[in-house]
Amino acid sequence: MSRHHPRITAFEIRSLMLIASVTLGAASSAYAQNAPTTAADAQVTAAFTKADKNADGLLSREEAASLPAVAANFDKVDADKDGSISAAEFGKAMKM
Ligand SMILES: [Ca+2]
Ligand SMILES: [Ca+2]
Repeated sequence: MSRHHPRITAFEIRSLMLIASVTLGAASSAYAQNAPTTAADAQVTAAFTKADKNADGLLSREEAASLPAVAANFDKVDADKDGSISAAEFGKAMKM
């Protein structure tokens, strides 16, 4: 068995772990401040915004055509049956 000392001492490892935890902690609190929604929510919002061509906050049947999964289930996604899909209806459908 080799008995030479490892190049990184236990003290150095502790220092690195401390630095890593401080860095990760700072990163996660910055993330929480800048992004209250989850990444999945952001993707849903981005998809909705992209499909909402006239930016009125609602997806018409024509606009939903760019999202085949939504277009195929338009009547199901349009929970209140007003003929358009709101962001809330869209978000709910994406979580099903
Ligand atoms: Ca629209
Ligand atoms: Ca609706």
